Amino acid sequence: MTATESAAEPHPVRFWAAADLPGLAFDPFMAERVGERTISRVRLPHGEGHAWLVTRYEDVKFVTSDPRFSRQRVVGRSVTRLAPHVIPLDDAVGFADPPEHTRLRKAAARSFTPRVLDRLRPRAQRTADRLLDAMEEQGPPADLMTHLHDPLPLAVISDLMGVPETDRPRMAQWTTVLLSAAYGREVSERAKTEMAAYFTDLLTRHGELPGDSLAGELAESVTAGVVSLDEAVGIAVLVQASGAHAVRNNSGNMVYALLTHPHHLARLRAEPTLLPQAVEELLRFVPHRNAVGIARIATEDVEVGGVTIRAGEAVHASYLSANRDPAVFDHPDELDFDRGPNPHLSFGHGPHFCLGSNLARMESEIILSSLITRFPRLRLAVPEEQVTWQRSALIRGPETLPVTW
Ligand code: FLV
Ligand code: FLV
Repeated sequence: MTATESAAEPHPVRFWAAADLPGLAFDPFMAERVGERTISRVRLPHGEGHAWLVTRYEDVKFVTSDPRFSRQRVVGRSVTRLAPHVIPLDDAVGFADPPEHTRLRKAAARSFTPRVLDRLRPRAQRTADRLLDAMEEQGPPADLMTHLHDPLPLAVISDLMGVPETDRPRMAQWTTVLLSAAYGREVSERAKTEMAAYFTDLLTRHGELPGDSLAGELAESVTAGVVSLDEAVGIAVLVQASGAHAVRNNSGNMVYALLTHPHHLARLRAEPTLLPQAVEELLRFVPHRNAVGIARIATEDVEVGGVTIRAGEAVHASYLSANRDPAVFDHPDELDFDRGPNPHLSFGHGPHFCLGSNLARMESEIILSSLITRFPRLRLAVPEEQVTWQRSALIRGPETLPVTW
């Protein structure tokens, strides 16, 4: 028993330090909770008090889709969390519950249609080609993060948003600081405030915005009185920052996973039609983040996995744990391109399900297929233990990914 456990307390509060983990190692704290097959209580490094932690696949789906668990009620409360600061703006779609959530989501979804995706795909492929031309020209060894995983997702989401080229370096800087626990509360909050000021300005100058951009769509929704300016800015900051950062890191992790699973990589080269399935399995397998993200608050007493969560209590759900639930995934710790069906929860579940899932899939496919096609001998330029990972990250990803070919 640890210091926080006692026989009289069936739900001890465990401190989850969520320290940096090596490579793509699955968090041992999370693995223990997966094995327990029930809900438990945790305290994270920031915020106050403790929260329930839900890890089973069915329980995660339940908590993230049942309206008795509210995101709105997290606002203004200092719920225990990994980050020193709160990432979304108070009026952002991530903190909304239905029916307000539905209204905000619709405004944001206007730029995540199949038509927009079809428009972005050839541009993304051209950007990838151009970036890899430059990498090839420079010659091996090269850092794939600098050459591909950093610039491509930034370009794609900025195209979608309508952020001009000249402003993109600033976006990259704000995003890095906003989506990290390494800079401290004040610095990360300042990045959020500056990003919000940028988009407030952009959305109120919409005469100059491309009509087919998300910024243009949001400005229209504000003018039409469908969403407030603050709500539109909340959407813009979340889409711009998360869109670039999540894909940067997740796709970097995917490539690292392939380079350290040479048989899987060889098979993908031999069977290119396997790519969509391989991307799904990599999405399931890659531990996208450290610990957990945004909590929910129970609005009434609700039973989850045989335990009653009381009204007002905070709940964290772990999609990573759900993705390793042996009740749903056979040999869950193995990377298996033949897995099918593969109902992973890597894009979340319920009303807050990732708006950019198909965009992220498209970008990952472009990254993997371009690398496989152009670099038949691609491999790490250093021993795998020497690849360095971002410290105090929320979303896990390589710092640099030195490759040769
Ligand atoms: O990792 C987190 C995060 C990522 C993100 O892209 C958007 C967010 O709002 C969050 C968040 O709120 C908490 C995280 O830990
Ligand atoms: O893990 C979370 C997350 C990841 C991400 O890439 C984008 C996000 O918006 C989030 C989030 O809002 C909450 C998470 O837990």
